[in-house]
Amino acid sequence: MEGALIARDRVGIQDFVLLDSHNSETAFLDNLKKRFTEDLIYTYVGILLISVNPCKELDIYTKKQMDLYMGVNFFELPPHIYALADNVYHTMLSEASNHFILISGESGAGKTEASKKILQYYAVSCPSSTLLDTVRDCMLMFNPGPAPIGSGPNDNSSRFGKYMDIQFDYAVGGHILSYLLEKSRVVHQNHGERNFHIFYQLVEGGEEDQLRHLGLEKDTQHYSYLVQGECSNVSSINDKNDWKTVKNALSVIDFDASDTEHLFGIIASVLHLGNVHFDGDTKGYAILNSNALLGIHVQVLHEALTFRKIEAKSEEVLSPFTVDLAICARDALAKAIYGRAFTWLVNRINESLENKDSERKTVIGLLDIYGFEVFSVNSFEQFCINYCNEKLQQLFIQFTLKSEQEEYEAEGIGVKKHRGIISVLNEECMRPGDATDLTFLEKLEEKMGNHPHFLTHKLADKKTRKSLERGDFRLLHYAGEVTYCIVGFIDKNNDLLYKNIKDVMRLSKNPIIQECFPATEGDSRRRPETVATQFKNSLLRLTEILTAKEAWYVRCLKSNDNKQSGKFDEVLVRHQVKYLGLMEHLRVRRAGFAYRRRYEVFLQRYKALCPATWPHWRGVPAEGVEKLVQHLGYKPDEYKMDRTKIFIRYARTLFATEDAFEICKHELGKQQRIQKRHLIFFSFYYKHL
Ligand code: AOV
Ligand code: MG
Repeated sequence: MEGALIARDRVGIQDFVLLDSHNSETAFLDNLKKRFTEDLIYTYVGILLISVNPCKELDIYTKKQMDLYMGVNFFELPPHIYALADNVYHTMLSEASNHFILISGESGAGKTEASKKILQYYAVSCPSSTLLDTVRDCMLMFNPGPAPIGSGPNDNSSRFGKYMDIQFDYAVGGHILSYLLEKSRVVHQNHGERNFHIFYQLVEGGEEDQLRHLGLEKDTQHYSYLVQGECSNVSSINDKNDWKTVKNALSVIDFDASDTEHLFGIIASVLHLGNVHFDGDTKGYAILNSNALLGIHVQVLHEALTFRKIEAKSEEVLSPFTVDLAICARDALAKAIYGRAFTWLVNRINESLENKDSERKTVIGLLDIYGFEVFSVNSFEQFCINYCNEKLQQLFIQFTLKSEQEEYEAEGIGVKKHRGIISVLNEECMRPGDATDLTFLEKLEEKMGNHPHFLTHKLADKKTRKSLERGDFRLLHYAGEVTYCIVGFIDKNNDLLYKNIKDVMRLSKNPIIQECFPATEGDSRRRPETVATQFKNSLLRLTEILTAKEAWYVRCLKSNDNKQSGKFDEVLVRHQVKYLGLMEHLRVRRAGFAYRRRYEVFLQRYKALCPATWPHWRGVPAEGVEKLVQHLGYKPDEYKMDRTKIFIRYARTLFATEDAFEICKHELGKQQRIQKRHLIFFSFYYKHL
């Protein structure tokens, strides 16, 4: 039997559960590599899908391929992201339950590509779902690139996390939650990095009339927010084409001409803001080269950027900014405008995605976040991103390895909590007086000094000290060590915008800006939540959302650090296999009853294999299943029955049953036509424990 199973695979083993030397990491890697060399980038571990980034286009994403995978069992065809998407979909339909697909892996491993493929599959295979394509296209605007050099640059690195619920009923709808947009990129990019794509798309792709109207030059080099990284052109990106895609996407979500004009007015004004200069005089003079700037009188804006309004008793006192402070105020405003416009756009997309007709909604959630990042300089953003990855890994362990978690942690791969750092940071941010990045670092040393995964220059021994600057702290994350530079932590976490700047924004004639800076905001005396707190809370809410759904996983692996097609860097892949816990996952799969099926579904699929259950079983489903498996000769150790489901221990049992079904189906097919629909809806799918 086993031989026949393996023969199904073209190369290697398509499901690691079937691997003979199942505890060997080397065998695991050999299998991955063998398949990768043949362009077979997908492999299963039970129902978990591993994807290795091929760094080249493969012709496995055609309409023909999609059709092929529709309604087909996991093991009938080579592993594919479409198979996973299809199985989630049909499970959702037959069980009327909610699901989510968690896509994880480090930066550049292929998460966003995977989520696009899944959306594409649903857009093609499900009724009336062109909207999904649109969502994908809208999101294109907010990708920047590339990620900093030295760590596997990704031209399309995701700079915000997104969780999207896709609702399937009579029509397809959806809802997007976005997480922590990397706003700092608007005003600052490291060498080798770009700003957000949309700026280049507008400048490169915008029509002449439009650019003139927005007061923009058709030259990205003209804008100081676009030239810092010295890489406005990236060979893999075609800004002109992407511009068309974005405009088209906006029209599909019901953007009319004036909406579009207002949105691009905002994008343009951020570029103009970046070119606002202040001269050496403490009063500062702003040189504004466009009166299209947000429809705010230049003089008013000028005052807001160069003076701070202090309310003292009954009077208002204007206190002038130094040049440095004025630049900070300008940058803070640019970040706020971009960040708020982004949130506004996500809300707007959600409105048009809302599925109003339907009462009963089952959903498939899709989670695509920014992957674990280690750059040459890591800042507050990397800290948040890596914190988020750590949380998700923790969730994965909790969901899949439960019982093994203790052992897992003992092996040192486990979950480390950085809650301590965020609360120390918040305390510093709240502290009245003169909190600085350096006082934050001192507090960290005081509070975290004994933690085995925390290190600073002062705490390090002589040898390690060389690799640490005085303003650094180093954390040992689940995926490796990261050294963070303390500069900017306090400001970025506070993310403050002076009240008079907010007041001025309210004068804008641009309706989107008006919505983004509501009058009610000014009333609140409460201190706004810090960025880290908001992020932490949104991750907590995400955990709640996910916990209420059934989980499916795509684990993306990076094949090499240089985007080199066909190159399989064994050391790099081994490291990922290790820290992602894939071997542990496999072990649990093999030891446990890895495959489970609801009684009704199991019966429906296999009832033809037993005279007692064919053509119908009219009694209690569990008893029907018991009869069926007795007839098939299942041994007591091969399966377990609980209240609603049968659990099958070995893949071979499952495959044998499926083989019998194939033969039977063939026979039946001769006798009577089995409706295709029927087969599709009750197609056999793996589920995990
Ligand atoms: P990421 O989402 O995991 O990184 P992407 O999905 O953006 O990574 O993938 C990076 C690049 O790898 C893409 O731009 C493609 O060129 C290539 N790639 C990935 N998957 C495939 C595939 N299945 N087929 C062909 N090419 C692929 V980040 O967002 O940086 O964490 O923050
Ligand atoms: Mg991404």
